[in-house]
Amino acid sequence: MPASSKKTSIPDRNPIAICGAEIRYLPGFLRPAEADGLLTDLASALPWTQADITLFGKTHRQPRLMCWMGDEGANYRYSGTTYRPAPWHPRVSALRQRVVNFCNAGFNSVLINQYRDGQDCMGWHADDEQELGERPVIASVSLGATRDFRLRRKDGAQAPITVALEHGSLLVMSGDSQHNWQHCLPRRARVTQPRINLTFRQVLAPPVVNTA
Ligand SMILES: O=C(O)CCC(=O)C(=O)O
Ligand SMILES: [Mn+2]
Repeated sequence: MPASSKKTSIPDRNPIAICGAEIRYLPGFLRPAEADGLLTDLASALPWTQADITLFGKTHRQPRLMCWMGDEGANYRYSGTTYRPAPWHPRVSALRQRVVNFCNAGFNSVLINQYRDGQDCMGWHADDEQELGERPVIASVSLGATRDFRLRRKDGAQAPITVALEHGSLLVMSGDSQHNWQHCLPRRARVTQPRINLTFRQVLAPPVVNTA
């Protein structure tokens, strides 16, 4: 098996030993019944949209559904569009509190993605937008189908790794994770069931520009 497709098992509650990142993976962060209920409720209750993305001058539909949710003013800019947050859904708000308590970090917003089946995916990127600050804490809760999450160092100094993100799990990326690493959720033809992922973030207020 090539090193790049090897599965990595991350010790529960311990940082994963990859250089230049702080990543923790907790399977079973939510009890199965809780995770089942959240998946069903969020799939039907949230205002899902399928956003456009412009790549090399061509506009495509993103291969997933999304919902940006958060405190008023926590706007999110992506591919030339500014998304204003939907108000907190009570179940997402309760989940945020649990994630805040666990991470000991504040989150004023969450990007929620729905992958309808294994054809839906997300390409390589880092969550390194300026409005997330220098060393953001990103807390990612997964519901539904287990999907492979790939990580690669931006400078290629370490072989990419794959973590299978399970129903009810929490993955926390902090420190220099976004600075040194990229991640993606590749297409997986064998996956036929939906998955919802919530990445809690703290959007910083835009800097005040003094024009005087
Ligand atoms: O679906 C996932 O696990 C990854 C989502 C992600 O990277 C993002 O929302 O920025
Ligand atoms: Mn991301």
